Amino acid sequence: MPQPMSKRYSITTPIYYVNSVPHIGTGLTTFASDVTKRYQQMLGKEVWFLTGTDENGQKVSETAEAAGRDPMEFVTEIADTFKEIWRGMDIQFDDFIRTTEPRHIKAAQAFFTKLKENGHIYAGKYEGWYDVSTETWYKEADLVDGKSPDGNEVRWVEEDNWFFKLSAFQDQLLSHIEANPEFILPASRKNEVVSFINQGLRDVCISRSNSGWGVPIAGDEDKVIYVWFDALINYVAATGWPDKGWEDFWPADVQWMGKDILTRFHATLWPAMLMGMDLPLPKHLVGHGWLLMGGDKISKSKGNVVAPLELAKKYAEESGADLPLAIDAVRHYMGATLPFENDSTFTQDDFNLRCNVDLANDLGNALNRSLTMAHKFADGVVPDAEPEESAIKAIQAAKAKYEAAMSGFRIEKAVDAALDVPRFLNKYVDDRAPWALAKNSDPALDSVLRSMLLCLRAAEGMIKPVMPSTATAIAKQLGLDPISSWDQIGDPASMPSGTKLEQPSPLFPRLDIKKQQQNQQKQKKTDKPKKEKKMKPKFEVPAEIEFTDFMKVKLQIGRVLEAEEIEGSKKLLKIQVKVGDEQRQVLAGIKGAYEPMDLIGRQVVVATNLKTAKLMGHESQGMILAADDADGSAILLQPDKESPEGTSVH
Ligand code: ME8
Repeated sequence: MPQPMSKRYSITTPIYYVNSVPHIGTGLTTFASDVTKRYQQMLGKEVWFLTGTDENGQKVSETAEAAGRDPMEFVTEIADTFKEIWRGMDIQFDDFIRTTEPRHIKAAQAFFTKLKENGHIYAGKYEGWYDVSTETWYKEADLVDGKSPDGNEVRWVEEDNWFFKLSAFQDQLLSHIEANPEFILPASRKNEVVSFINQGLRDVCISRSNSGWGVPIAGDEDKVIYVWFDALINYVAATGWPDKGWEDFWPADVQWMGKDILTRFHATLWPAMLMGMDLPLPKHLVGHGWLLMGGDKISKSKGNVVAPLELAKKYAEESGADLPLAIDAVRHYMGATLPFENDSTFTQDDFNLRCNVDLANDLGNALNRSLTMAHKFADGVVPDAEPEESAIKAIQAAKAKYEAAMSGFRIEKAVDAALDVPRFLNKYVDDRAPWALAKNSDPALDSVLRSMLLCLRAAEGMIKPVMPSTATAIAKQLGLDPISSWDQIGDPASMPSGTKLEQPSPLFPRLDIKKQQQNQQKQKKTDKPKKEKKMKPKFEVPAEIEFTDFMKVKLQIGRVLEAEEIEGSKKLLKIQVKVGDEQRQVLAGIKGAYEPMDLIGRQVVVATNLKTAKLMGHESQGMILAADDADGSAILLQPDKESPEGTSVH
């Protein structure tokens, strides 16, 4: 028997103008909505996520005409592109409404008629300025140097029109905002809305003369509904209103948007329209900041758009990551830098850095090290032991931080909370040193390994709303189905003893940022052999040296944290070593003799006061000591027993 419907957790994005295709700016709001959806689903909610396109604007028909295109064909093409790009970005919208669809036209007309019947619409004459690019009315006093406050061209309009009595809702709006402190977020923008309302609301002109494009007003077909009035109605039109069943989808739990359309439209006009219709108000309106580039808002009109899928493809090509994971990298970037109160600035360098630091280093290392050690010390099977208290606590703390962040729609804070887990895990591995426990046959080893794997499992669950493909890939390496519910995170049962683990395989290969900046070219090929030859300078070793000369070399115990191959080099490995409190990058000519994975966790002897050298374009801050075996390959020197990193060697 079908279950009775229940009210969904409803999420909306603005409906986007179809005068340009999606970019990383419009992507931001859509992505924020998608993360909200996925998180709420993990909490067990049934979610409805609506997005769509705003197609009835004067600007749209003018753009189509300028392109010599049939407007309907033109808007359909762009609406399809929106859907395709959102799907490409792994956005799981449940409904996509277009304001040229019959269901929207029917609802918009019914809404207008009902609001008029309720006495909130009257006929009048409009005289004023109109900004076609943002479809906004302005009075003379609003203009700055003859243009809109945003610097757009305006045109004079004189028409008999319909007006909505917005001014009548001033007090009701203010008391709703006051009684519901979380209605408008962030709080700083709520204050802007309150002062905007306090300046006095004017009635709004809600019709335009019908030039053949738009939603005609029932009973007055010479006019179409003003596009903003029409567009806002999409949110209830998509619920099926006025037909039965709309209550399952409305009111929205959260309506996401950029700050540009919060004050005048979503936080003033829209709730007043709903009040006039006796319809419930959305629970939260979130107006996030802008993504800027070179100081300007990213927008089609500024010509500075970055296409999200192109960004992902470029990263996939340059790093070698699989495309679905590269798409997750873009999603991660959007989440981590999501401008809530302030604006944030997109730069390619910042994006690259986030991929390297957050994904390749923090997350990637945690995954590689944990799985490598589980294979090395537990035959690749999750040990039968209780996880340690410190790991459970760290997971619970990160989880609580994530939940608090998401309850205030702070996606950037939630992303940070999720990364707390791999960050903790990397430190935990350094501190608990499983290699030492294994060496000393310490019974704590199994608990430490189980704790590491439980942290990985928790990280998989916590990154899932932002990086769904990555979560699936991690779950696969853990030999399990992906985490589906939020409760599972941190529960030892989510990482059962006896689970057979896969071999680790890196998800986010590190980008060579310097190489990218140098634009790859530069006689790299000719430099390579020369530089590699410099590895072992041929010089005469003197028969005798002074003791004081020998003492000039600072030798210390270090621990290998990471090791990787260097593209194009036959001999070198790039190794990150912990010496005392610092981490150094050292290049060592030991490729072939050692697998990078086998080096992780091993103690080595490092010469730490050699001048920094550059080999194959990579810095080397020291030298790892090794003996030459008979065939010339390396045999690493290692202390006879574990010693604290940084211990000096004589
Ligand atoms: O305003 N940074 O549509 P629109 C952050 N059709 N967010 C950005 C952004 C940027 N650089 N650029 C765009 C409209 N956005 C109307 C909405 S709703 C009933 C009607 C996002 O295509 C942000 O969410 O101009 C902004 O509010 C929205 O795109 C504007 O999209």
